[in-house]
Amino acid sequence: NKPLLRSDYRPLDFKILTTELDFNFDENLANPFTVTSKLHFQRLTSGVTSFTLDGQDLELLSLKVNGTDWQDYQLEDLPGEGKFQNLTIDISKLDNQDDFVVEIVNTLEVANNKLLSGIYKAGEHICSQCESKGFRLITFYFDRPDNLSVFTVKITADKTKYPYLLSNGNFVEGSELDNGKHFAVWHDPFPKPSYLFALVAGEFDVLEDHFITKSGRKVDLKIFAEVGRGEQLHFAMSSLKRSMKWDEDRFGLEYDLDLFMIVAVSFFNMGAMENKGLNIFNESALIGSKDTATDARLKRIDKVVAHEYFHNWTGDRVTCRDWFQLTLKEGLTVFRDQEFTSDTFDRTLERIESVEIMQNYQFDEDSGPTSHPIRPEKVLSQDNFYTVTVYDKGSEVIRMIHTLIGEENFQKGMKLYFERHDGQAVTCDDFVAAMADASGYNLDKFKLWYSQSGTPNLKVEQQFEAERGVLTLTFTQVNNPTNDQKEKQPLVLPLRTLFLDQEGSPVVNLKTTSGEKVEELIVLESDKLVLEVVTAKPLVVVTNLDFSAPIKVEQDRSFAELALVASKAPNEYARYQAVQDLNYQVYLKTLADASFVESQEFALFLDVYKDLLDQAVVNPAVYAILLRFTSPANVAARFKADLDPLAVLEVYKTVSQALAKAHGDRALALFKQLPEVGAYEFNVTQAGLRDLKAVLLTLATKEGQHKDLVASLYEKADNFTDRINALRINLANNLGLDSLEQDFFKRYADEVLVLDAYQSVRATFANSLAEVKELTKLHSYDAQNPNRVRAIMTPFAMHNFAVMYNKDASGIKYVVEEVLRTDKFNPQLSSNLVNLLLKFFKLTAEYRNLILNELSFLQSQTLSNNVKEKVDSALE
Ligand code: DPP
Ligand code: ZN
Repeated sequence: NKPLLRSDYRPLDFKILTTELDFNFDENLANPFTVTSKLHFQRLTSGVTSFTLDGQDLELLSLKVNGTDWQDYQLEDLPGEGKFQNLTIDISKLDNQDDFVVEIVNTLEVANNKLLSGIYKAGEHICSQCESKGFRLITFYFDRPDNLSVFTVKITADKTKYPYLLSNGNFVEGSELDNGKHFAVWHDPFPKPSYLFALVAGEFDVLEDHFITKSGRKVDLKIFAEVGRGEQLHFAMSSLKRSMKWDEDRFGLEYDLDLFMIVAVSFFNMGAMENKGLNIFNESALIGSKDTATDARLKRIDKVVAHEYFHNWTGDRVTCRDWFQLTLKEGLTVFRDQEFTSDTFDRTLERIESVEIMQNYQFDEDSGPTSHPIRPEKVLSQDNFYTVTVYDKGSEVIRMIHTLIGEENFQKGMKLYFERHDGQAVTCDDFVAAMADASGYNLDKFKLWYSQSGTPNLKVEQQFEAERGVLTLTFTQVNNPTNDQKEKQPLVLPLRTLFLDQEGSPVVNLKTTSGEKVEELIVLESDKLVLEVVTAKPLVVVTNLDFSAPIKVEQDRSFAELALVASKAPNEYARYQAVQDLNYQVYLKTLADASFVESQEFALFLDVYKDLLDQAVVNPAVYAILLRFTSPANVAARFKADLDPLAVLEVYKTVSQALAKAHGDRALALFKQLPEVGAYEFNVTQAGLRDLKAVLLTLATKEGQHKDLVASLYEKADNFTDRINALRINLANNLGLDSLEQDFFKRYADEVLVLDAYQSVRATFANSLAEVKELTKLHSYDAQNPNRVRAIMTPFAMHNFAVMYNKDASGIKYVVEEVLRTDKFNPQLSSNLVNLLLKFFKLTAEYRNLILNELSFLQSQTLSNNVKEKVDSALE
C-alpha cells in the first residue's frame, strides 16, 4: 500500500501493438468465464528480456508465446487490499525478442463483480468501465494510459438475452451460432490505451440518427437505453448532434469513425465514460425528457453528452502519458464543455454555475485535508483523483491561458497540440508548450498553477486622494500553506477589472499617473502590484470579474457600495458577485449580533431586493439567481473557520423570513406579471422563467399563504420541473399539500430517476434522521446502486444542516455507517461518501471533534485504499 509518485514515471520497454480479445459469455453468468487475449508485442528497449503485466482478481489458465506453451513466467499477488497481481513474463529464451505474440487465457468474475469496474452486470446488461485501472480486472495487460494498441474484439453470447453485442470502433462481422448464441466482431483502427476499451451486451431500445461531418462524411449515431425508455433519448440525441457541429465550428474538430454509440446503464460510479466510439453513461446523465427530468438535469445531460463527445479528441486521440496528467484531458474537456454550454445557452449563466462549483466545492477541497494540485504529485488510489480540483480548477487554469493569450491564439495552440501529438500519450507540459509556442506568450511562470495547490487570497486596497486626483490601488496575493504543501509562491493572476462611478456607470479610458492606459485585464505576476489611477472622483472597483482567476478576493467595501453594484452595475456578473458578497455580510453580521436585522444596514439590504424586484426582467435565469438568498450550504463554503452550521441555519431562517415579510407581496405581484411560459421547450428563457417562478413563489408563500398558487403550479404543469418545484416549495414552506405527492407517485411510480429527484428533495427537508432513513424503504431504493444511495446521502449531508449536524452526532454517524457499508463492495462509492465528512476543519471545535472521533473510528476498521487515503490525510 505504498503511494505512487509522479516522479516515478518510467516509459515502457515493450509495447502492445495489437490486442485481440475473445469473450464468450455463459447465459446466466453464474461462473467466472474465460477470455482469450492475443497480444502482439514490440520491444522498445533493446536488451530487456522481461516485462510485467497488471492483473486483478484473475485466474490464469494458460499462457503461450508465439503459439507455444510458455513456462517462463511468474504470477504474484501483491500485498494489501484487493487482489492485485503482477504477471512477469521472461522472454530470454525467445529467438526474436523484438517482435512476438503472447496468448493468455484467464477467467474473470462478472456476476459477482460489485466494484462497477472491469466487466460487470448492470441490471440485465453486461457492461464495462475501465478508467482508470479497470482493464486489469479483465485480463493481464499494460494497464496504463501510455500503451496505445489497436483492438479487435469478438463477443459471443446468448442471442435472446443479449441481442446487442457492442465494442469500440467499427462492426466487422457477426452471425448466429447453432447453440442459441451469436457473435459479433469489432475493430477499432485508432490505437488506444486500455482505459478506453468498452464492451456492452444486452437487450436495448435504440434511437438512431446520423450526422454529416463538415467534410461530408456520414456518421451513424445510435443511443441505447433499457427497453421501454427509448422515448427518453431524443434530448440526448439532439445534444450529441449539436456537440458534433459545435466542435467543428469552434475547434475545427471532426469525428473520425463512421459510427458513434452511447449506451445508458443503470449501475455506474461516474457520470459517463468516453470509450472510443462507444460511450457508456450513467443513465442519469443520458435518459430524460421534459416529463421526467428537470431543466437542470436536461442541461446536465447536454453537458455530459458534449463532454464525453469532446473527449474523442481531447482524451482519445491525444491521451495522458500517466494518471498524474489526468487534468490534461479533464481540465481541457471541462473547459470545452463549458464553452459549448456558454455558446449554446447563456454565457453569464454558465459562468455563474461554473464559479459556484469552484466556490462551493473546490475551495473547500483546496483548503481541506485532501488538498492537491491539479496535477497531483502523490496518489494512493487513482480513483480519488477524479476531483473538482483536477476537473474544475483544471478548467479554470485552461481558461486563464485562454484569457491571457486570447481565442485566436488559443485555437492556434490547439492546432499545434494536435499536429504535434495526435496519436500520442502526453503530459500537461506538452499542452502548455503548444499554447506558448503558438501564441508567443511566455507561460513559464504561469505553469506554477499545475504544481501548486491551494486558493490564492487577493487583497484589494484602495485609497482616494481628492487633492492629487489619484486613486491608489494595491493588489496583494497571499498563498497560505495547505495540508499537502507548506511552501507557496505567488501565482500569475489575470484580473479582469471594471471601474464604476458613484452612480454605477462604467468609467473607461483611465490612465495611470505615469500616463499608461489602465487595462481591462490587469495581470498580477508577483505578490504585489500598485496602480495609481488618475481620477477626479472616487471610483468603485470591481475586480476578478467573471472569476478571471480562481481565487478568493478580500476587499473592504461598504454595504452601500455593494448595494450600488448589486442593483445598478451594467454587468450581470458584477451584480451577481455583489449580491453574494452582500448576502455573506448579512450572515456574518447577524451571526455576530442577532439585532443586526433591526439595523439601518439591514434595511439597505432589504432595499436591494426591493430594487431587484422592481426591475424589468431581462434575463430570467440570472435574475432568479440574484433573487435567491444564499443557502446555508453555499454560505458555509465561504467560511474559513469556526463555522457553526446550526447557527448559520438560524440566520438563514430569520433573514429569509424577513425578506418574505418585506417583499412577499412584491414577489407575488411579479409572479403574476410574468409572461406565460407557453408549451414546454428547452431553452434558456423558458428554463429561467420556470426557475424564477419557483423563487418568487417560495418568497410569496413563506408564511403559508397563497398555497393555491403552488397547487396550481403543479396541476397546470406540462413538465417535470414545475412539478418538482411545487413539491419542493410545499416541503420548504410546510404547506401541507399532500395531494400533490399522491399524484406524483401515481404518475411516476416506475421512473427511478424521477424518484431519485424526489428522494433528494425529501432528504433536504427531512425533519429527523428517522425520516431520512425511512427514504430507503421506497420501492425504487437499491442499497447497492450508487445513484440511489447518493440521491439521499448527498443532499442530506450537504443541505440538511438541522439533521446532519444534530448535536448528538447521529447524522454524522449515519454517514459513517454508510461509508462502511458501501466500502465492502464499492470503494469508489464509499470514497465519495467520505467527502461529506471532510469539512470538519472549518467547523467549530465541537463539531470538529465529533467528526474527528468518527474518522478515528473509521481508521480502526478494515478499509479500502480509497477510503483509507482520505481518512489518513484527515487525521494526519
Ligand atoms: N468519464 C469521466 C469523464 O469524462 C472520466 N474520464 O470525466
Ligand atoms: Zn472527462
